[in-house]
Amino acid sequence: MKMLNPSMLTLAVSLALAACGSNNASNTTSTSSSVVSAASSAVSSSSSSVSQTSDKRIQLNQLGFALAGAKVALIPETDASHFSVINAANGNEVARGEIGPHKKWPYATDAVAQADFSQLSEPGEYIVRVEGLPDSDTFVVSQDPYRELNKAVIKAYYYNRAGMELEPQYAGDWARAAGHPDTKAHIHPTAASQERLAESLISSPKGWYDAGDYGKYIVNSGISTYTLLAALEHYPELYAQRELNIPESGDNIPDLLDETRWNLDWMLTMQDPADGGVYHKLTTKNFVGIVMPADTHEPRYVMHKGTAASLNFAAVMAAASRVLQPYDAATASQMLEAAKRAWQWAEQNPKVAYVQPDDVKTGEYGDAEFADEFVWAAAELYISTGDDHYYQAINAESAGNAVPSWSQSLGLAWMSLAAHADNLTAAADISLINKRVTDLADKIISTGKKSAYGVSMTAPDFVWGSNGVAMNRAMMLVQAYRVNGDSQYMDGAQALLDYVLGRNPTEYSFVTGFGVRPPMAIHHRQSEADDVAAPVPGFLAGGPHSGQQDDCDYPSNLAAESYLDDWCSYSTNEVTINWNAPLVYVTGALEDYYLNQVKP
Ligand SMILES: [Ca+2]
Ligand SMILES: [Ca+2]
Repeated sequence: MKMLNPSMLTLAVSLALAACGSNNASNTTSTSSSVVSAASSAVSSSSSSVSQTSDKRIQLNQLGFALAGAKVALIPETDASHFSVINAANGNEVARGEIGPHKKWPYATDAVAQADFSQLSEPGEYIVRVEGLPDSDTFVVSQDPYRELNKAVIKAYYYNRAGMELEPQYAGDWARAAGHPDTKAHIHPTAASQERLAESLISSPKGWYDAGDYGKYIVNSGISTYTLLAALEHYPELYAQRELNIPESGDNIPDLLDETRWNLDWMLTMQDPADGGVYHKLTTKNFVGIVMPADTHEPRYVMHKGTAASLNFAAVMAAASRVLQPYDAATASQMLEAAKRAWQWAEQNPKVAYVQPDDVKTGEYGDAEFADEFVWAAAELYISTGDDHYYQAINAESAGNAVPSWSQSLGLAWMSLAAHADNLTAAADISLINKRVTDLADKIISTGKKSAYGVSMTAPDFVWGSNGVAMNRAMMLVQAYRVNGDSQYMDGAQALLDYVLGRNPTEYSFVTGFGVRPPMAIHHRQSEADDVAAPVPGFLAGGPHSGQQDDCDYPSNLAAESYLDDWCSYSTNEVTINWNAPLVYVTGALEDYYLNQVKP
């Protein structure tokens, strides 16, 4: 294998110094220590003996890096002055760089220095080595290191399908019987109308289970579905050929669209045919126990209609009508009409917040601020219809931008408008649209540059589902790259992906089944109730934050370290469809980017 000239390497040096200190270090990796030692022994067999004076770990993306991409590891405090990159196959040093001053991130215990070996340009398996520290995990450098990850993160939706048996030929070890047909869902008294009396039954089948529970919630499945549709819309060639080994594989429709359709079909049933309003959710009254889908038969209810659900539905159906058009024009047309009716209901009912009924304890997904949903729905309807009155409804001059979440959809509106800039009517202010996208991305980049970890996450981002926040921030960076082609945005997205895949102080790669130390005990009923040791693969765990709402025994109170790989920890170790969705988008975007890069 070709040796890389060490003089070619550059080293990124961390600059700012630490703010506050903490001595709250703990071992967070004990639950998967057998995996660790297996990997370590494989490494040491091909490495020269190095005297070890610290057990602090070199942190990096445990899946590795793209040939054409940025490659950064974090080095804990050490007396050593240099790091080396070692070819794991033959022990040869292929790169070498100086270790700069260490600096502290306020959300983690230990100071780190960034080691940049982006110029490593030979495919292979490597180790980062620093005298006095344990060798890093072995990592891959290849043309497309996230392809299998992207497929698995999409496949996770298949594993969460309601109303379908998962057959062994598709589901492997995680095959299971069907549950929750939802062909006889009860109208909750809050959803009753003249046409649909309380306790009457409607059919509302299919859809994805939202998370570790078996509920189906419009606003959260809406942002998830939209994000997958955006991946399809923005990277059609990548997904045209991507087979996922699902029942619809081989049907000449992209499997990602087939998967997304499973939830779109359910969402359509949640619209009241009498007036176009959309019900908020379909769940049992209480969370069920740790049981498989087929083993729970408690009655499920449709709760009352609301403005957020109706606008979210309008936006998703308008976007879906575009993506579905070439494959199923009749359904695409039906979806656009459904979107218009939901929009009209919201215009007539602009302030109906979801209020959790007294007898219902499942997730609330409550949101009383609808300005962002109006902007998003108007934007999608404008793109799909070309009708200027929807553009006027956006109020583009006064609408700001924000990183998306299930309750905040401004970022989705600008993302869609920018993606369709070439096909909008004269009413659209393209420079304003592009400015909204790049202004938000520039703020995200600036935060990352100031960070010891080189990762754009600050205190407000460490909330329930912080890993989903990281991926939505990365998705916003990708939009700026799509607008102006500046590669710094893709480097920033890569850093955030590195963060969830191991460049973090918990030392976990947060996606089940991927990396050296993935979560093994996610808060996911199927994974907990089945008799398979490994969890369902391809799910992004919620991630660290210091809320600790579940009173589990956390290893640290620092925001980036407060994570527990245990069923107990629903606040850091649950999985949801809306955290996986931006991970799908970002891994596909990075793959497309790297495949189209020519290394200088
Ligand atoms: Ca297919
Ligand atoms: Ca909102």
